[in-house]
Amino acid sequence: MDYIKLSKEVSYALRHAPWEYELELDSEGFVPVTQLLQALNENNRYGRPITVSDLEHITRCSDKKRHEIVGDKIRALYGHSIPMHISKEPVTPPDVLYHGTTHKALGAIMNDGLKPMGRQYVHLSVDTDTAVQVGKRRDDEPVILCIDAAKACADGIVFYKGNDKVVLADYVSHKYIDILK
Ligand code: HQG
Repeated sequence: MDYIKLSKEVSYALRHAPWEYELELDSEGFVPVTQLLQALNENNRYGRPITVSDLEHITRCSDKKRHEIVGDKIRALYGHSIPMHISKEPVTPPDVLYHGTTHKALGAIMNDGLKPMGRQYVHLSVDTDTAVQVGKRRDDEPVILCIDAAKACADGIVFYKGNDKVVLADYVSHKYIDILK
């Protein structure tokens, strides 16, 4: 079983294009596991039927915790770009958060702040290693930004739970952002 391919397809379906799979997400992004399996198993794309165990495998064993199964439902924990707003649970963030980005985006971010761009939320990392990993998707030597989440929180900015490494926000003003490296 190609679990990387499966994980990517599940992310695509649950973050970006549920309608292509005839899925309707609830307000927290969940869909019934059976409906997702039915869609994934059309045309035998994986050589054998995908099972719940396969979905459990990707939620447990992928390099990042991207998906979550709760009871008979599954959702993506972050990354959504669909028009329908996915509500996330507010959390108290660690005092400092990080964001890995490109040299190209730096000027705009230091002027305009961190925006969700193509997604519903800004994605922040709880440690620098994670931020470097995120930034390296687009820049071999990513810029690592440091976010004063304690101050932002004290000012009433709301942060939301993604997974154990990812914290979400609607927007982060440049006044909370410093360049770490
Ligand atoms: C940048 C992956 C110009 C921002 C990752 C980023 C993450 C601005 C890009 C998750 C800007 C958006 C999300 C502004 C932000 N002007 N550029 N004002 N504000 N940007 O992919 O955070 O592997 O939507 O710095 O690991 O890179 O898919 O966000 O470079 O956790 O599970 O605009 O996706 O997870 O890019 O990544 P993205 P991201 P998965």
